[in-house]
Amino acid sequence: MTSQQAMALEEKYGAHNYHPIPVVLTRGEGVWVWDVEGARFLDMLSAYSAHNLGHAHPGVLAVAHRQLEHLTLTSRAFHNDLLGIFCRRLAEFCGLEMVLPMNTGAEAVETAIKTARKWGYQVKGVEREKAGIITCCENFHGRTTTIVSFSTDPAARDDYGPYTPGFTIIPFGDAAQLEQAITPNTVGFLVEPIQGEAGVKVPPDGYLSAVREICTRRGILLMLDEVQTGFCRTGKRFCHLYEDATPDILVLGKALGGGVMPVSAVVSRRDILGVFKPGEHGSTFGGNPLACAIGLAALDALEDPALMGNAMRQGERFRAALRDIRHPYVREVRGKGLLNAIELDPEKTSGRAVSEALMAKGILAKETHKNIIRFAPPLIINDDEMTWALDRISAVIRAL
Ligand code: IF1
Repeated sequence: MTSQQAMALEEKYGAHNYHPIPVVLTRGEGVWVWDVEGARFLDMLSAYSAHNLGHAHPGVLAVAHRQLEHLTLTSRAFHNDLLGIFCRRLAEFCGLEMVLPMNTGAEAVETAIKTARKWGYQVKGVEREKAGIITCCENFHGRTTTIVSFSTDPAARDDYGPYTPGFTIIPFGDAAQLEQAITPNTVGFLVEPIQGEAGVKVPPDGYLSAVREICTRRGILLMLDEVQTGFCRTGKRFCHLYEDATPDILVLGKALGGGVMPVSAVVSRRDILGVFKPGEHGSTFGGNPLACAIGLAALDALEDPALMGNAMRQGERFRAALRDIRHPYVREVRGKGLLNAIELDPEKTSGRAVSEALMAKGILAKETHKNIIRFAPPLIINDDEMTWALDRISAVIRAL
C-alpha cells in the first residue's frame, strides 16, 4: 500500500477528528520511524510523550511477548498475579502509597476527580453535591464530557454540552489566584506541572511549591496531571521533583505503557485512595496482567538514571542551539528536559508550514495552536541523533 492509498482510505472511512502530518508510518525502532515507501524519519513527537523509551524497546517487548503467551486479561472479577506487584512497584517509584490502575490518561483524570469528590464528602465533610474542583486556563486533561467541561479551548469543548458543573477555572502560573479561588467546598486543585497542549507553558519557578503550600494550608488536594510530564520527560523522574511539591494525587499515563499499550494510574496515599469500596469505581481493562507486565518493564527501563541525565543534557543542548539562531520569526524557545517548543510569529509563518518543511527533511514534529511546534523526542536520543536533528531544524528555521 502506498502512502496516498492509506491516506485516502483514512479520509473516506475514518472520522476527520485529526489533521495529521501527511506521513504513513509502518515501522519504528528507537528514535526512528519508517513510512510505507521506506523513508526514515526521526520521531520528535514520541506519540505525545508515550514513547519516552523509544520505539520497540527490547526489554519492554521481550516482557510483552512472554506475557502475551501467558495471560492477558482477567477483569477485576478475579485477582491476577501481577497486579499487586505492579501497584507496589509504581507506588514506590512515585514515593506514594497506593495505586488505582486505569488505561488512558483521561480515565485516570476522571478517577482523580472522582477520588477528590469522594474524599471531599467522606473525609473533608463537604455537603453532598457541592464539591468544587479548581483547574487552570488552557489546561489539557483529556476528552471525556466531564473533562472538556472545564476546557477553555473552544475546539475541544464547543458543542459537547450540557457541561458537568463543579469546576472553577483560574489563570495558570499564579499561585495567588488559587488562594483566592478556594471556598469551603473546594476539594482539590488539578494542574499540569507544565501545560503541554497549551504549547509547553512552563510556570514561574516556585509555582508548584507555592500551590503545594496553599493546598496543604487550606485543606484541599493537590492533583498533579503528569500524564505528559512524567517518567523523566522533563529531566527528572517527575516534573514536581524540581520543587518541593509532592502531590496528594498523581495522575499518570502515556509512557507508563512503554509505548505498547495504554496504561494509566492514579497514585496517592492510603487516606485518600482508601475512600473507594468494592463496586464504586473500575474498568474492564484497568490493571490487566499484560498492562501490569508492560508497566513493570517500562518502570525498570525508566528507572535508569542515564535516561534522566540524557533528557536533561539533550534538552539543554536543544534549547541552546535553537535560541542561538535568533531568527526574527522565532518568538521563544522554551521547555524543560526533552519537552520543548518553539513559538513562531503567527503573522509571519504557520506551525503547519514548518512541521511540513521539517517532515521533508526527515523530522517528525507537530504544531499546536497554529504557531507553536512541540519537540519531544524519545529520551534515548543520543548526541549524533540530536546533532542530526538540530542541523535540520536549524536549516528549516533559517530558511523562513
Ligand atoms: C489527543 C494534546 C498532548 C495530557 C495530559 C491527560 C491526557 C493528555 C496532560 C489524556 C493527553 C494527548 C491526547 C492526544 C494528544 C495529546 C496532547 F496535544 F492533546 F494536548 F500530549 F499534548 N493529561 N494528551 O496531555 O490522555 O486520554 O489521551 O491517554 O490527540 O487527544 P489520553
